[in-house]
Amino acid sequence: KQVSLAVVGATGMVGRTILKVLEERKLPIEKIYFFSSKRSAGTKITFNGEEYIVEELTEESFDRGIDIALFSAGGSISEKYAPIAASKGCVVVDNSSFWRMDPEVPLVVPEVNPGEISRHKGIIANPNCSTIQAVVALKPLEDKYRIKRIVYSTYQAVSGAGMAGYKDLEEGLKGKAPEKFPHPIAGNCLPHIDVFLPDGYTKEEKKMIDETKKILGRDDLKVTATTVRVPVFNSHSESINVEFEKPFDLEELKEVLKNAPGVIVEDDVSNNIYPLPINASGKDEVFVGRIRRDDSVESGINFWVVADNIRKGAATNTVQIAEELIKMWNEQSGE
Ligand code: A2P
Ligand code: 11C
Repeated sequence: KQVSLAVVGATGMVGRTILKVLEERKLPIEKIYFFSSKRSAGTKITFNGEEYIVEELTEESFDRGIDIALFSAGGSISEKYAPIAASKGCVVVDNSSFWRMDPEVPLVVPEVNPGEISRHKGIIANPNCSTIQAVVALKPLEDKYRIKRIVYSTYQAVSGAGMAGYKDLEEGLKGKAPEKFPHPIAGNCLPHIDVFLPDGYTKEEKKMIDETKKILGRDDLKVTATTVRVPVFNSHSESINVEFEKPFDLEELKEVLKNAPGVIVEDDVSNNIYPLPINASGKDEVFVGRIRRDDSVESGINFWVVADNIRKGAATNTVQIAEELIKMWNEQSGE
């Protein structure tokens, strides 16, 4: 099937990368439309060698038989416009956090829970970038050793905060005061991503905790997190401590990770080889290293997980969901 596709937030950090990924992965696109706010409407975008004009998003934008809309324009836009698009028969793949925890909305990472896609009612949610890379690495371990508890500590790049976050580091390195972040990010670490909640956690930490349980289908899982913004332009790093129900052999566990879909193991400390954000940037895989036993518990490991937060953490995962959706439609129609 050739699809008619829309990108909402096409001028943003994630939106622009979605265009690149759509071109690279050669989706069967018949027609494509690009939307932004009034500010960028009129901007020219080149896609597959052709020039397109970005349109302002309005309530009428989806009145033209669009099959799939990839949304990446923030929570309030998704809150308002995703149901409008869905009511017109369009399937929304939403990058914002707004619909993720709605029980009616599948929250999908194609390597982990692709089967969830089929129960969509017009909206499919793309998880938070820091959750996506974690669950890609955790899923094969969950299947083999069953997870008891997870402790996340993250080192997140400024690109996660969009164009404005990126600019704060770029300009901050030249001595300019920050505009997006509450403190300078150049030469600093901010234990503060998204807003603070009444219990003292940040919303980013809460997202990681709740989304991990939903994606792994484990309400009972014990998960905790500390999320930190670091002066890195792109790609999130995470130190993950996991405790398992079952015992494991470390070499076998490394093999399980090496064979997992979407995972590349980079773990040769004798040669200083471990995942690095500058190497992960521009790639679609999740890089895993520093895999070692945690001797403080019966059965547990510490490891280091790095991925391009704009690609696998957002754009690539969104496009992969669209691919799965098209595959499902083709199977249903016997094509
Ligand atoms: P615009 O370029 O018009 O501001 P980022 O987080 O990287 O800055 O990207 C945000 C994306 O969401 C941009 O494409 C931005 O468009 C888009 N956006 C922001 N507000 C709206 C809105 N009210 N309607 C549609 N798109 C919006
Ligand atoms: C960050 N993880 O790095 C955030 C960005 O819920 O989609 C993504 C926010 C989200 O700042």
